[in-house]
Amino acid sequence: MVFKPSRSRLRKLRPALVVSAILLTVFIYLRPTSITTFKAQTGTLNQNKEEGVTCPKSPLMKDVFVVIRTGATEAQEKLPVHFKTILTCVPDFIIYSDMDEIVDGHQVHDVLTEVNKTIKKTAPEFQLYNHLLTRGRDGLDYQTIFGSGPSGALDNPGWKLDKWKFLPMVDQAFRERPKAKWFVFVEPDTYVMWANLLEYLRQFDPNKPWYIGKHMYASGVLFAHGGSGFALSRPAIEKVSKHWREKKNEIEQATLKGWAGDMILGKTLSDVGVNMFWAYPHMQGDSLTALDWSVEKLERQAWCYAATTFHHMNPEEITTLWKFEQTWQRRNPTGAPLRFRDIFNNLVRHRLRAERTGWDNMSIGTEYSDEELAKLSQNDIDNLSLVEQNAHTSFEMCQATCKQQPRCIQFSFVPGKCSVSDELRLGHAADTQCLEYSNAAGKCVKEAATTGEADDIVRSGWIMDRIPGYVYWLDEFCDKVSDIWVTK
Ligand SMILES: *[C@@H]1O[C@H](CO)[C@@H](O)[C@H](O)[C@H]1NC(C)=O
Ligand SMILES: *[C@@H]1O[C@H](CO)[C@@H](O)[C@H](O)[C@H]1NC(C)=O
Ligand SMILES: CC(=O)N[C@H]1CO[C@H](CO)[C@@H](O)[C@@H]1O
Repeated sequence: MVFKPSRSRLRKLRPALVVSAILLTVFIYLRPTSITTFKAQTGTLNQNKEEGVTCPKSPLMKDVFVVIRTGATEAQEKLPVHFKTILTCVPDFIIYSDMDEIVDGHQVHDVLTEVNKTIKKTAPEFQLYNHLLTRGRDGLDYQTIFGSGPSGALDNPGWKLDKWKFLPMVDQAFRERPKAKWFVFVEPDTYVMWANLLEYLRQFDPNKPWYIGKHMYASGVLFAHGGSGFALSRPAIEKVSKHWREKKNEIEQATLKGWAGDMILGKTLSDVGVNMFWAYPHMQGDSLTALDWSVEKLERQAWCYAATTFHHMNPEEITTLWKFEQTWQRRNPTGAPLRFRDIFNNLVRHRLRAERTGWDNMSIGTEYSDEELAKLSQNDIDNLSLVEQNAHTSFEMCQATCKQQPRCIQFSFVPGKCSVSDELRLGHAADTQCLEYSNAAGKCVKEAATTGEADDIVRSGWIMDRIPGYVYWLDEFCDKVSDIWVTK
């Protein structure tokens, strides 16, 4: 069987960044082996005192300084899960934000104190900052906190202010730990596979300038995407920090005009001769639930490589992946790095069903509905099979439509609408369809109206007898992959 994305006759839906709650709670309990289980010394408070956590034993462990960049409008919602999961194994980290505060016993630092005072008074994005300085979060309205629109990001004042944090963050992190070998920068919706990330960094010489991340282009600048996480070696951070101190005014003027801080940082690094290293697919722009498991970029089939970060991860997904990683590490004390295929086979695959009620599978291929059919000419409609013409009328018809298409692997159905897809995604639990997802809020902010009838609930399904072929097809790519790490 060949699984390659096909052209669809009906509208191609834009991949929505829809991720809401995922209710994945069943974990196989595995008896912990004799692997070292130790308590991490994270920040000022260790909430997991009584629980044993299995942490990686890497020689680099203490040489990596992890920096989380957040903002006052999201810190309380998004940080706590990290203190209970990933950060219990990270010995050295700091949190930078746009306001000083303590979240769950951990100090969060305002990183914008040194920005030019005139700019702070005049640039509109600092209105939020000045509000936070004088009144904290009091009196901030919903719009200010979450922004609007499906992505919730671009007109979110918190996001606009964010671009100012990057260079001060890099500079302050360096001054904070001038002896660290590596500096890793992430956001609260970044999931760091800590054991893998340490192993990945071990592949590089820390005495050379490195800027390692997930590539992104904007306005002709290549830079490492902030949400996917990126790493700087000490020689790299030293250069950029020195440059920032010398050219602060110039870079601030450029920041006024620029739109994203990760881009401005990328430009500054390139100005000091540090080019980005393309770490795809180790560093991921997608979440566990939205990732297309057959994604291939730069001729690298993600499936065959080890994962180090995921992005757009909400607290539920973070907890799920953390528990899974813990189980995996206890089961594999030698520390075999988790590849994407391992995550699929051991975490995702057994969650796939022929029918899953209350599950939005994020099928983003072809959509069948009266609305879509109305856009077609009679000729096009006649050319659809009878099953396709009725795909939106029942779960069974939707399923049959998917089965009729040789490469279709999943579908989802709400009365009146059927979506089918050649790409396999896990998706997430959903009572109703999410109409508006806010990245800033990290959750669905507008759900489809429901009468409470079972009928309104999203039902998804996978074509189960095609999954083995799908896995086989992907495994074959790995025959050509000699190393699970991209280092060249
Ligand atoms: C601060 O920014 C203002 C306005 O952009 C600029 O005129 C001034 O030179 C800057 N001051 C410093 C010390 O860089
Ligand atoms: C009708 O369908 C056939 C096969 O499914 C395809 O080859 C043909 O191009 C289609 N015609 C139109 C007008 O879409
Ligand atoms: C039937 C249904 O709800 N399908 C959904 C599957 O997921 C995509 C992306 O989230 C939605 O756009 C579809 O509507």
